[in-house]
Amino acid sequence: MPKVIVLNGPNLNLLGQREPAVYGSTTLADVEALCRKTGERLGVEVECLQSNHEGVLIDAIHEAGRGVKAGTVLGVVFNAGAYTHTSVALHDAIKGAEVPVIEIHISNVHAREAFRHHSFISPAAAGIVVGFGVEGYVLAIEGLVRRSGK
Ligand code: CA2
Repeated sequence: MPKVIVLNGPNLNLLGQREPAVYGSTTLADVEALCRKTGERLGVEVECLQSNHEGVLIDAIHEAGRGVKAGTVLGVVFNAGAYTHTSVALHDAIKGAEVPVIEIHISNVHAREAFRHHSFISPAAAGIVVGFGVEGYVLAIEGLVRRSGK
């Protein structure tokens, strides 16, 4: 079964515990269960990883790239958290690994502070889902599967 990697970056382990007005009350465990359920519906295996460390996220993208080359991985659904707005290294990792990435943000970053308006991930992404709450993960997985033609 083809695999989709759902990658969450810094502080997303706090989902549902703080700032419910911005991010809702769904926990990361709930989001990951929703993603796995979506995978079952679409006939793909969903593997989830969250890390607060940039290097761990870079390693996961490289690993996904190897999976894409081997034909076992369709791509990555990636919420890079605040690294979205700071990380040239993650941009380079996505480009270097040649992995299809769907960038996702729970909140509408463009309706928030100016420092959230720029993304280093977007120019390297195959698609972007922004502002649909945690349902955005479902849309991103669907988009990734559809673009793969599987
Ligand atoms: O809207 C999104 O999904 C973000 O990627 C979330 C990041 C933020 O830095 C981006 O600008 C937009 C923050 C993730 C931290 O999530 C928290 C959840 C609950 C409490 C505190 C932080």
